[in-house]
Order: sequence, then C-alpha cells, then structure tokens
Amino acid sequence: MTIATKQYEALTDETAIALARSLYPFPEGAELVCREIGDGNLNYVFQIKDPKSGKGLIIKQALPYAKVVGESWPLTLKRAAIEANALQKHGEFAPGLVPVVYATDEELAITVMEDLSHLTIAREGLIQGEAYPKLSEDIGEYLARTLFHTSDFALHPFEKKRLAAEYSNPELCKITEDLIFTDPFFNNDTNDYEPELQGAVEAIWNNAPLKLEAAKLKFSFLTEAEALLHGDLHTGSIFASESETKVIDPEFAFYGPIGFDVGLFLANLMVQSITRQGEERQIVLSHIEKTWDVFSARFTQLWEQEGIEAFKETAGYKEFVLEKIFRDTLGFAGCELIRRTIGLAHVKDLDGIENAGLRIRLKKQTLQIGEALILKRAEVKSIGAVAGLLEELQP
Ligand code: SR1
Ligand code: MG
Repeated sequence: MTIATKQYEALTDETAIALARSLYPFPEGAELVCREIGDGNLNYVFQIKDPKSGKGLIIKQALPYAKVVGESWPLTLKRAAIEANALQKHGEFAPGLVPVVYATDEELAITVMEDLSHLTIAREGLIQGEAYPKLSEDIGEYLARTLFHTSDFALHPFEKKRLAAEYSNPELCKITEDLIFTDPFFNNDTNDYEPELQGAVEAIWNNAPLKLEAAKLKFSFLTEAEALLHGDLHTGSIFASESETKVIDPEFAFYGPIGFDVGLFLANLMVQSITRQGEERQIVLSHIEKTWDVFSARFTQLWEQEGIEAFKETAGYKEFVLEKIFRDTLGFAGCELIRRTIGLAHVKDLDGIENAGLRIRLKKQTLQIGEALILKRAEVKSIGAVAGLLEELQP
C-alpha cells in the first residue's frame, strides 16, 4: 500500500499517531500511545499502540541526515524506499524472518510495518545473557534463502541486473566503505578509541600486510555484485525471542559480496563470545558454527534443487563458490571486529563493560581476532577451525 504523499517533514508523536490511525483499523475511539524507540544511528522509529487491544504498528522514518552525527552529515532519504523494498524482496524468499510491510511512502521516507515489540533487539538480549536457541538456525536460513535467490545462481541475468540497478545505494555503501573498510586502517578523524588502545591502533596503521588484505576486501565490497545483501546485518538489526527471529533495517541493501552479510553477523556474535566465559561462551560459539552450517547446507540444497546456472553440476564449482564465500566471510568479519572497536560506530557489548581494565583487555582481544581473521582467511578451512582460533585468542 502507498500513502497519499505530501512534502517531507519529520514526524512527531502526534503526526505519527494521526498517520497510524489513517492506515490501520484500530478500534473506534482507541487512545493510541506513541513511543520513539529507535536506538540506531540513522532513523526515527515510532511505535504506535492501542494499550487496550494490544494492537500496534511501527512507523520508521529516515531523517535527511545521520542521527548519530547530526545535520552536518546529510544522508539520502532514498534509503527508506530501499529498505522497504528490500524487506519485501527478502520476505518473498524468507517469509516469517522479516517484518510484514503494511505501507510505504517515498516522499515522507517512511515504512509502516508490523509491531515487533514482543521481541527484543538481539544485541540487547545477548548482552543480558540470553541464549536465543533459534537465532543461528533462523539467520542461517535467512542468509541462504535471501542471498541464493537474488544471485545469478537463481535469477535470469536480465532480472538480476535489473535488481542490481534498482538497489544501487551509493551513499549508504560509501558509509560502509569509509567506516568499515578505510578509516580504521588510517589515522582518520572519524576513529574513536580509548587512549589505552593507542599502541594497538598504531600497530594496525603500520601493519602493511594487514592493510593490503583490507584493501583487497574493500575492493571485493566495491565490485562484486553477487546478491542482494541486507548490508548491515549486525545483532542490532535483529529482533529475537526464544522462538522467533526477525531481521529488520536493510537500508544498506545493495548488490554485493555474499560473505559480507554472513561475516557481519558472525563478527557480532564473536564480539559477544569475547565478552562471555565458560558455558555462556560455548552457547555463542555454537551459534557461530551453526549459522555457517545451516547457511552452507541450505545454500547447497537450493543450488542443487533450484539452481539455473549451466555449470551447476560441474565437479568442484559449488565447492569453489562456497569456499570463496567462506573466505570472504572471515575477512569481512575481521574488518567488522576492528571497526566496532576503534572506528566511529561502536557496540554496547564492548563499550558497556564498566570495568575499564577488562574493557581494554577485551578490546585488544577483539582487534587481535579481527587481524587474524583478515590475515588467515585463506588458511582457515572450516567453521570448526574458526571456533578453535577464537578459543586460542580469547583465553
Ligand atoms: C553513521 S552510520 C554508522 C553505522 O550505523 C549503521 O548501523 C551502520 O553499521 C553504519 O556503519
Ligand atoms: Mg540500522
């Protein structure tokens, strides 16, 4: 559904309620309550609810600038349409794993979608020690289904290239190119880290082999249009409970290398594993292994049953593709670990650790693991070996 358009203006609680009333059959006379619940870096998220009936919806609105920095960082409103379209496109292939979109409006830069407030943002839940038993299975499925079905392995080349053009997202990609692939590897003003990390940070800036590998990974991100990515699949982009998982926020969606989505998710689980000990850590390490296992098994099955590529049965080709995705996954995960530690956009898993000594120690470990993943991504041959590497580097 498309809403009758008007000129862009930032919503307030009042205008969000009025819009919600016009879009959703709330009971007659319902006294709607509105809360702005967005905790991301870029947008406003309004939850509008009728406390009596429990019915509600979400209105997400893009601002013409990055909320995390302010009006000095202008940002395209087109990202709202990219997000709404990507939610619907990914929903075709992974129904139940993304929210249902009720309405969109390009002019107002909003997406109106199902209320997921019975769920928790996975990052918050994981920090509280939640285990989320379905998380890795659901995200492994989501990754395999969305990425396979939007790739050349499943689509006619005309349709694939049409989608790649539709999802051209240069401004949001530029944020990733800068914040993940460039700035943390140089002495750039956007970087943000504690003085105690200065030595470790300078070691990264002066590590020529590491910078060469980061440059190669950036080149992959810039040039390899393999599938329609979510583009920002960290644990803050996932709502979860014991029994449900929903992927939200694909405003960074574009055609890019498959391993980027897989790597970002795994890196954010790795950050969690670094903050945990003993059995609690094992739960997260198991999620890391299971995500890859489910992803690769489902991708293989889709390849065999639904693949349209002429070479699909050529001995070794499927294995070559999966090995390439795995290698990319590790490299991208390494870049995400480094940028979440010393770049502009941090994560609460690490920054929320109050004990300064412990926080710095764990951040140093995060940097070491990030570096190892980037440098050793061609040598590490299995997800089991990744878990081994993590155990070795986080005593
Ligand atoms: C200015 S945006 C900073 C970060 O927030 C988003 O969620 C992306 O991860 C981006 O890199
Ligand atoms: Mg986001």
